[in-house]
Amino acid sequence: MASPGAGKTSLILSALKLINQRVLVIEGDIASSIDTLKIKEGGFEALQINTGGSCHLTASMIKKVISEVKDGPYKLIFIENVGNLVCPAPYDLGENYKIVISSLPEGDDKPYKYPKIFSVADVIILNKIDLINSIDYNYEYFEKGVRAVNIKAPIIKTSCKTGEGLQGWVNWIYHSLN
Ligand SMILES: Nc1nc2c(ncn2[C@@H]2O[C@H](COP(=O)(O)OP(=O)(O)OP(=O)(O)O)[C@@H](O)[C@H]2O)c(=O)[nH]1
Ligand SMILES: [Mg+2]
Repeated sequence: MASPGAGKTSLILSALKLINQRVLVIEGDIASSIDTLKIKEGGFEALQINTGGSCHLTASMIKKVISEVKDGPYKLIFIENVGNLVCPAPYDLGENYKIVISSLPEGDDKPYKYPKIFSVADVIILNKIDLINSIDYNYEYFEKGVRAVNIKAPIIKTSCKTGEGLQGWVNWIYHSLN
């Protein structure tokens, strides 16, 4: 879960390239199959859900696409929710873990403005860390906002552009699988 453009698809693709497992990606968007095509162009498996206007996925949408999968099982399924920090937060999709991505260009105040989504995260990825010297961003302020609502989720800094932190992100995935 994340804002539009925070790097959800990029982080999933980065992980897929480092994970030596059979993985399915379920892409949720209001419209288009752009993200599913990106995953497939990378040589990986993906299914698209178009909500047609709804700002979040639901468990019944996931159930429906899962029931159409014929050649599983998969070791891991990623679900990319519709991009926003509000609607997806309270919904249980049947997932084992909730991953919340924040990215530097969104600003360091997001945990204060959208506390619910940060409170439900099992892990928080701070993406686009390569931009740290290009914008005003106070990491300590961001972390303080996260810790006000979530004391235990690890915060992993990543860049899909430079590769920084991606192994740490994948290590978290492996750790969570076992
Ligand atoms: N500089 C920089 N750009 C990034 C990084 N990660 C992703 N991007 C760029 O950010 C833009 C959005 O990335 P996506 O992965 O499509 O983001 P998303 O969250 O899946 O976007 P939606 O599905 O549209 O909500 C693309 O132009 C990416 O190349 C990063 O770590 N650093
Ligand atoms: Mg995407």
